Amino acid sequence: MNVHASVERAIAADCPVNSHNEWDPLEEIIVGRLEGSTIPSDHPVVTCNIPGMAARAQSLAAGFRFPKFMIEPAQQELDGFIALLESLGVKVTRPDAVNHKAKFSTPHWSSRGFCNSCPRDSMLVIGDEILETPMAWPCRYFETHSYREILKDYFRRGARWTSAPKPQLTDELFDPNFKLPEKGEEIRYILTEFEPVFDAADFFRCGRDLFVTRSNVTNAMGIDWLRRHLGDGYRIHEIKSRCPNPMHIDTTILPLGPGRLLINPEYINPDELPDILKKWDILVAPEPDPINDRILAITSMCGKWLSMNILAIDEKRVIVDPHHTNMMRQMEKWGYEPIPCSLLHYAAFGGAFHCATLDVRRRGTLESYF
Ligand code: ABU
Repeated sequence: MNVHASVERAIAADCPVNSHNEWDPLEEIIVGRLEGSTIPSDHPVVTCNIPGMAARAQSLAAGFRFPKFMIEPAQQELDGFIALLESLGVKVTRPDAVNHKAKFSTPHWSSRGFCNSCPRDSMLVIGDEILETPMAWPCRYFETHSYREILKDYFRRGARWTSAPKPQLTDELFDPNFKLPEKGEEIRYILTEFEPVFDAADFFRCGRDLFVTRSNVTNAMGIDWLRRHLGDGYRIHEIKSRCPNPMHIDTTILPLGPGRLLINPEYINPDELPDILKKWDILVAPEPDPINDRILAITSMCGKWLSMNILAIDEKRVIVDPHHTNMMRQMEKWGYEPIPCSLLHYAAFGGAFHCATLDVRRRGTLESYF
C-alpha cells in the first residue's frame, strides 16, 4: 500500500461519515421512522408521482395521519429489517420521532409535513460529507430537522455537513400545464428551471463518478449545482430514463459492485447509457412478482419495480423482499447471496430497503472505477 492510500484509509477510519459507493462493506446506516407520519399534501408535485388509485385516496386524505392499519404492519416489518441489519453487524442509527402533522409556513406558502421514512431522499453522502438536499415537495421542507441530532453528532466527530440552498418552492418552480406523458411521448417534467432542486435518491455513487436521472423532483439546475459544488474531483453523468413519472433512480438502475449494473428493462435502454457504463455488465431485472393484496396495491406510493429497491451489504450480500421470488432467484444466478426480509407495507410510505436507509459508513476509500 502506498503512503497516500494508507493516509486515506486512516482518515476514513476516523470519520463517522465515509461512503463512496453503493457496495463497499456496510458499517453504519440511518434507517427511517414511521412515527408521526402524515399523508402528504395534494400539491401537484406530489400527486403527479403517486400511482393511480393511491393518488385519489391521498388527495382526499392529505394532511391526516396515516391510519393504524397502514402503520402497524409496516412498523413490524421495519423492526424486522433493523434487527436483521444489526444481526449482520451493521450499526443502525435512527432519526427523532416528530409530529409531521404540525403546520409550518414560509413567507410564500404553508404546509403540513410528511414523514421521515426515507432518509435516502433528503441527504446525500459523498465521502466524509453529508449534504442536505433542496427537495421539491413542500411537505418535506423541514424533513432533515428530524436528523439534526445525528448530523450534529457526525459533525462534532469530524464529518463535513452541508446544506444546498433552501429552495423557495413558489409557483414559478412548477409547470401549471404539466400532464404525465402518454406512451411514446417524450418524457417531460413538472419542474421548471426556476431554482436548483434535487432529491439525493435521484443519484447513485460509484466513487469519483456519480450518475443521475432527471425527474419530477430533480431539475437540470439542481444537477448543475451539485456538479459545481463537488468540483473537479467528481464527474456527474446523466442517465436517460423512459419512466413516465420519474422520481428516484433506485427503481430504474443501481450498481451492485464495480462493473455490475442492475437495470429496469422498461425504463433503461442499454444503448442509451453513458459511454463509460457500456463496458459494465448489464444485469436485467426480472419481471416483478405481482402484488395481489388489494390493500397493499391501493396504498402503495410506489411502482411495481420496487422489487429493485434492494440494499447491498457488500459486494456479495443483498437484502431482497422474499415476495419477489423472481428477483431472489435471479440474484442467486448472478452469484449473489440474497438475504430475505419483508418490507412490502413500507411502499405506502415511499419505498423499500434502499429508500428506507442512508448508508453513512461503508469500509473503503475514494476510487475511480472508469
Ligand atoms: N422512492 C423510490 C420509489 C420509486 C418508485 O415508485 O418506483
